Amino acid sequence: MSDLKSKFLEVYSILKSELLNDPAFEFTDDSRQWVERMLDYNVPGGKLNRGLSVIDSYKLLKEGKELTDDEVFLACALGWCIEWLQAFFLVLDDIMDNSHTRRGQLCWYRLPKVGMIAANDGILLRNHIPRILKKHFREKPYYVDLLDLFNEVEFQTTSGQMIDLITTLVGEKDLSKYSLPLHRRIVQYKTAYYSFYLPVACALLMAGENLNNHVDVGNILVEMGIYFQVQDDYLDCFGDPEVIGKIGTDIKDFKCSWLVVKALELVNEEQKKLLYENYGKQDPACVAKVKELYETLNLQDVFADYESKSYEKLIKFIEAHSSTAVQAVLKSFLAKIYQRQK
Ligand code: GPP
Ligand code: MG
Ligand code: MG
Ligand code: MG
Repeated sequence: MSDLKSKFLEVYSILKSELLNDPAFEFTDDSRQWVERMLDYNVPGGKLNRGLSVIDSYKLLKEGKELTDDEVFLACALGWCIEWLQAFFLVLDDIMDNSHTRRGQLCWYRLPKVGMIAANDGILLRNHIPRILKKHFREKPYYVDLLDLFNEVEFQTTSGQMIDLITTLVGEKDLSKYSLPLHRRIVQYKTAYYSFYLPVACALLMAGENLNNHVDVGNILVEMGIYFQVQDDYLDCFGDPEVIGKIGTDIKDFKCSWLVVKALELVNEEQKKLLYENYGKQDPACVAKVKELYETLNLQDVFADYESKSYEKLIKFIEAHSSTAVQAVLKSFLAKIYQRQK
């Protein structure tokens, strides 16, 4: 394991122990054990890309200057706030999407002893973030901006999740409303802000920057986030569940996925009828028919083409940016996700 990652995991243990000894709540042994198990199950088990990106970005913004122990700790703590936010979203998203597995294990709400307690656990995870921020950033000049940033991004994500969900309402299942602009709107809000803009914005605030002066960086990161969610949609159907750690649900959930939008652009009349009849049905035979159609339409190749074109477009955007430090931040981000398998 890299030094940075082991340092990052060390900070997780510290933050967890602070939360488990939070004087604002009188813990009993049972409640402390519950929260500890819930955190260990849901917070640290992912790729940690979002969290680690805060420190990576902060280092690059400091242009090679050695970071103090305090700076490393704070950047790690902010990274963990994003991982906590992600855990909060995922615990609830898995309930909403009726998913089975996540990060190679059963979804939290699927555990017999958990069930709908998971809804409250999600809210608790969300409430841990301002507690971590208050403990470690209260005296910083950028504290208010940090709180505002997390609030704004949570609002954007929840709004994106709302449109992701209301397009699938029973009784209103209508494939004719699915289009690339609708897909873009959904994924921009539900994924791009929290996954891409937030880590870099945290690093910029720590470096003393005013976010209003970095709208252009935000725009590039949002484009990257849209590309990332297209990959997620692709992997939902064509990824290996053993590798991505989750079993896809988009076809049976009638999601406005990039794949179905592309399929709608490419189908003939007969294929369109098949898609309309089988998309959004629980029956595995219907799901299999949709997957077969995706293969007939060569969506794997269509995606590979989208992926290389997006990469080139993003590199062009990045190289047009005036600061080489910012270019380095954005390029390191892109390198982490290009052609990802998980
Ligand atoms: C990804 O959608 C988006 C989120 C996880 C944001 C959820 C937001 C909430 C306010 C709960 P997805 O369903 O495609 O993700 P996955 O494929 O990982 O389930
Ligand atoms: Mg979802
Ligand atoms: Mg989901
Ligand atoms: Mg998905």
